Amino acid sequence: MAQDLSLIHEPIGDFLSDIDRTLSDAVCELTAEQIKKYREEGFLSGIDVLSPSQCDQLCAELADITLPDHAGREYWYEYHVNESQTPETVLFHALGAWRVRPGLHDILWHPRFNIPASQLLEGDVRFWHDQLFCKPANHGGVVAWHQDYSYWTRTQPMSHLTCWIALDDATCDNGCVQYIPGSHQWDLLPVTGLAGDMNAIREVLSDDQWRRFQEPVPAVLARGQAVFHHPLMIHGSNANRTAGPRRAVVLNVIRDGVKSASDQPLLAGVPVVAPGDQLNGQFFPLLRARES
Ligand SMILES: O=C(O)CCC(=O)C(=O)O
Repeated sequence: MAQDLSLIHEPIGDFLSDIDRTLSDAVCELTAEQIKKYREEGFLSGIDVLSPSQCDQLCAELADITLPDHAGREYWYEYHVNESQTPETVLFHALGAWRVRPGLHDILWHPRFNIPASQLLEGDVRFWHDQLFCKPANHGGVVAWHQDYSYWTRTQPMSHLTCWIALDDATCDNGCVQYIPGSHQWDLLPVTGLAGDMNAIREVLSDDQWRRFQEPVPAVLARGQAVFHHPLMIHGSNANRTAGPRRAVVLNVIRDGVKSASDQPLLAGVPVVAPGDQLNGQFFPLLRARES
């Protein structure tokens, strides 16, 4: 049986280079202007996180874990070969990769991710879960417009952050993530679906809100770059119309102190965290203490 890497709360392999491990805070920190932009617009794009060789390692791990009989397959919280359920619109989507492969585990401790995260969260960074979103070449799979926190109300307060990291250059043609700037100041909306109808959210928006969708802003990224976004930020992505895949790893984190608001498992197969208790322990490691 493969080892469950969630038992190990430090980097385990050589994914992080010696240089990565000793990067000073100053090298990784966001500027005051970048933080202001995130607060005003709800997202911050173009942050350098991974080297080309780190992207190669994650893509190799990804190829391996999409094989049907891969080792560690019992550890996924969710695993959808095609979340859209229509063969013409494939969207691979899985949660729990950090338990399954060393690079996808060690990326959580990358200072170029967790130092900016601590600045944007204004506190210590605790892991919530990861996600893989992959669109094959020439396929119509979309990620419908949504707010992440619509899926996370079982954890409170809302002190969450998403970091989306490109494993391929992310372009308008291959379905990069698009944002509606300022929508992080709108109210929490209900879940209207993640795959399938891109515009399903329309039914829960006012006409004024819907008008804003005429001018979405694409997060065009080079391979290895990241975009951070707020838990209420409305975002989605179009089909991949290119001859290459569009792959991404997404890290979802919380400010230390976020609590369970549910008497059900917060993630499939994870022991219940009693309502009112803080997330911690095996499945929710502390990734960055601000003063460390
Ligand atoms: O990868 C995508 O296209 C969408 C990702 C997403 O919805 C997210 O990171 O919250």
